[in-house]
Amino acid sequence: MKTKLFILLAFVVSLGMMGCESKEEGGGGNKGMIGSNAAEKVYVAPGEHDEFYAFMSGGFSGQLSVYGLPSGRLFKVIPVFSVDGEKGYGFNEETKPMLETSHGFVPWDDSHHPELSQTDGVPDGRFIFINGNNTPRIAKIDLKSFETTEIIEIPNSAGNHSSPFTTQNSEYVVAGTRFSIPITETDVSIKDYKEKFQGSLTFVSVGDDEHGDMAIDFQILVPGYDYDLAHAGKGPSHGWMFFTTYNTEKAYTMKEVYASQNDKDFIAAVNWKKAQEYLKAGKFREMPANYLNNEYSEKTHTAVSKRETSVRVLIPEECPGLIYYLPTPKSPHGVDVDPTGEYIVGNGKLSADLTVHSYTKMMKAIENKSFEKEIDGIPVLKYDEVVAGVVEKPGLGPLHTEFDGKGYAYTTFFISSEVVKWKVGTWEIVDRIPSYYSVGHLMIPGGDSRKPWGKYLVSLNKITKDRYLPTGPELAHSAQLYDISGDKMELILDFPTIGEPHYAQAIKADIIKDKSLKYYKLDENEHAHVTKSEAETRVERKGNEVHIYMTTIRSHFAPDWIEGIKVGDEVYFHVTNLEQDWDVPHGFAVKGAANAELLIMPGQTETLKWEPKSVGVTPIYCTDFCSALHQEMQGYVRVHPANANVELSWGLGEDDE
Ligand code: RUQ
Ligand code: CUA
Repeated sequence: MKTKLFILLAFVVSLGMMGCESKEEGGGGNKGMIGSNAAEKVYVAPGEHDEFYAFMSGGFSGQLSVYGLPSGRLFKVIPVFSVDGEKGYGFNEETKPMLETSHGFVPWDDSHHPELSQTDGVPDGRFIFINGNNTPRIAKIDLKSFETTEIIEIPNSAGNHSSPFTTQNSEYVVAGTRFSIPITETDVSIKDYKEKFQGSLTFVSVGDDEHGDMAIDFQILVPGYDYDLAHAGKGPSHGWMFFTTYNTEKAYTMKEVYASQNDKDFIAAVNWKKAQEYLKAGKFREMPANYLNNEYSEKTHTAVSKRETSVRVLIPEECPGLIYYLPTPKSPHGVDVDPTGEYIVGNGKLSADLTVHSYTKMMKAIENKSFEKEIDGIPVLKYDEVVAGVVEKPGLGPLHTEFDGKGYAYTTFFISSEVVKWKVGTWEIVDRIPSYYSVGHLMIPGGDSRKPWGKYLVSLNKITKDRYLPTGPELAHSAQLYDISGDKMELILDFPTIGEPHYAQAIKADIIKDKSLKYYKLDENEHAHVTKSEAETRVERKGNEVHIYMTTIRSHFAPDWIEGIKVGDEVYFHVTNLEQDWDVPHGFAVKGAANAELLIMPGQTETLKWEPKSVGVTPIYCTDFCSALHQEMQGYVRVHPANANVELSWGLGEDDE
């Protein structure tokens, strides 16, 4: 049995490599069947705007990047889980709390799946969420400011991969453990995996106002499998959330072999409306937990960390009807629900076919109690009773599926490096096109919603090889844009991405662009250390702390010279940008400061901490080319010996000239 599996895996792997190599032979000359009018289709003339915003996960950069489609132009990298020196994120005092966790300050993560908030199953442009895999977290980015405004940690989880997929009205974003771990009893032997390890499925509620506050509503404790991806039901299946599982073998070692033995793993179907009934009826257990919820306020321009100490947990055995397992071949990766909400596609990584379940059949099977068995209180539905159809031999290594809203589905095949288009309902394959190379996710704008804008498809590829000019051993990851408005898919553009792009989302630009914030209102700035005019600028000493209340306006700092700081002082520059105009940030940097610059938006206050180590004069300057006199936007701070007997003094040119 073991050897057979080894041979199968070796075969699959070598097939994959064959696919890759044969395509490389063309070298840079292989353009990959590019259409003759491709340039026209992606051309967005200078000064014109793209039709879609696309949000690409930053993968192991921990960030989220914003592109335009169809041009493939990069607009912004939004710092989320990783510090970003360019914007001072995680370096200035205001955003440091965003990266606090129960493990302390964690300045990095691996972010995979952006997910737009939805209203009635359609992306509404309020927020975009993204998961942190490594130290389980979900972040919320506000699409008015394009800034991360909240991060919530997920307790009882490891490898937060099946996340943060949203329900139809963003009632919830979810988080499933990829790595099961010991939860109720923590200090156990790894060898006791089968008996002692558990999984958890977390439902994080999202406020329906402009803040969209996240809070953990409940968790479900589930068998110790790997929970891989998720997608919500919609329309008739609204109220359900589907999660894929693998490693139903419960292997803890050599997973590449031992976690691939079962013919079928499961898609877990969770009835979250039922969960709400159980919560109301008090059928939950309060479990101690330790996790942080960090929120950034656009009024105080400051993030605050709140520690939470318990979660409400539901146990399937105690809550009949809460969760069912749908048998699905073979280590399914993505689970994708079609726009009608009827079909649930299980992308079985190691399966020869693609399995599609029917929501109607699932409901009937539940009603008829067509159960194969029960696992820890979770009924396993009979495969034949839930399966709607099978796409036969579509390709090798299916990972993810999206929909165009015109009755077609598009599935990526990692090993055979292609996108395959098939008809929902008849399961026939109608088109296929190579991707360069080894595609993971794909994205159609709105392609996981009830109303896809089925015009473009982006494949997000793992390997670039010969597609771009070489840049040493590490090559840019890559996205490819396909026109899917006709019968045949057509490749029209390659463009590089940041980190490893996993999932992505896109939305019609009109829904967001007019709401985009231009600046923060100075008179609404409630930062604890705001300075609202040059007249209020000052420097104050509190023991060895020196607080500098500074302002910026084109083209000077006030004050721009300061004396009386001593070695051993903790210096805080609280810099308020007085500008009230779009696109006029000022930067602020101090020679030798052990953090990064500040990049202060109009109307905002940010704080840079500096601990001077030596006596002398230190320059400060603006880093962002803000006016013709930007190079003049500079100043000096004098540092005296630790034991010097000097008073603070400062100014802005009034005594001179
Ligand atoms: S996963 S391919 Cu997070 Cu499919 Cu990336
Ligand atoms: Cu302010 Cu340059």
